[in-house]
Amino acid sequence: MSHDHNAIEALFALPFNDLLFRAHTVHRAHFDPNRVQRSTLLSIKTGGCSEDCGYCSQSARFDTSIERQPLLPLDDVVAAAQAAKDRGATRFCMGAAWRGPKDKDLDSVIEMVRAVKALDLETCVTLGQLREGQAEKLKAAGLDYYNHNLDTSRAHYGNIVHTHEYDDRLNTLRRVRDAGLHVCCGGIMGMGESRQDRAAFLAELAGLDPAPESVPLNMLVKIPGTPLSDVPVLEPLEFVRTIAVARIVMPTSYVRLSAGRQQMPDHLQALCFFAGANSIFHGDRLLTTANPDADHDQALFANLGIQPISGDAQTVPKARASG
Ligand code: SAM
Ligand code: DTB
Ligand code: SF4
Repeated sequence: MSHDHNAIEALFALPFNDLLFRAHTVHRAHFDPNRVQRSTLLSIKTGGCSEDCGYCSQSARFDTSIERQPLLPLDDVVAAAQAAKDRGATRFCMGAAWRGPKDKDLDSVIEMVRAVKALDLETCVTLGQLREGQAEKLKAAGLDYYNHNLDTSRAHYGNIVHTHEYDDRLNTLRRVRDAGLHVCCGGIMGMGESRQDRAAFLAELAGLDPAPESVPLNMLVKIPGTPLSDVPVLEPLEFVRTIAVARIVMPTSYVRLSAGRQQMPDHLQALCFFAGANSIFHGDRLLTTANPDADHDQALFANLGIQPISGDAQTVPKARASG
């Protein structure tokens, strides 16, 4: 598939039914369309972040209602991971509000990765920018995925974040890939970007070589006190289009319907699954905001005839399992 952003813009411009039909056809060629993977998130260090990402509740620069929380004790993390596993999650993702981890912090996170891995869960962390050698240490501890989002187009990034650059994000993604970790990389829709920005953003993701195994697409959750708290809401069908285009340009990646589900009616989520989303966050919290509770999602899956992907399933599709 071409990563040229003009070709990607042409996909966005297709009639909605043509775009969805194409995306769903690609989806079926690579995945069971009735299976969805579930990951659970835990914020292991909350708030007080030095960065100024305009959407984020955890920046120290904005007056949000978040309570700061230092790095959680290992036992609390293990208990949360066990609870996530008992509810049916296959991956446990630990997020920290850092620009990047200090070596001492990384040692603590490594203990967490080992302990979560020992519960027979896939492991993911999102810790900010990594320095030389840090990704290798995480890999050696048994980490499966590192999440680091590009979040939007290069052109729009400077309107949202001023404390680091797009190329800093790309450098960390290169380190993660070179260490042999699976890459989880996506972004946020509804930050005042244009359709052209959404196309350019997807071109960046699809142009990573190889494309990320996991692509979280978040709908902005508006946080009072942040610069983006009153940006106009993105039209929901444009979010569905973005999922469909992501599916077409990254046919073997898991596309995750991420933040924003709490604000989405079930029929909109159903359309996102049809468009090619095949992964969600499971459990009633994201990092600092609410997510639908497990009972709600169970009822939604039952209604749609969707089965969760079980813990034993190979979650990287066969087409790229050697990568
Ligand atoms: N500090 C690390 C970093 O920036 O990479 C890790 C944590 S950060 C909270 C992880 C991702 O969460 C961001 O890149 C962004 O995509 C997403 N996110 C944060 N706040 C959000 C919001 N209000 N709405 C939607 N997504 C959000
Ligand atoms: C991602 O793309 N979305 C998740 C995960 N990666 C780390 C985080 C969503 C956070 C939503 C806002 C909050 O709960 O603070
Ligand atoms: Fe900090 Fe990450 Fe939030 Fe940016 S997105 S302010 S780096 S926690």
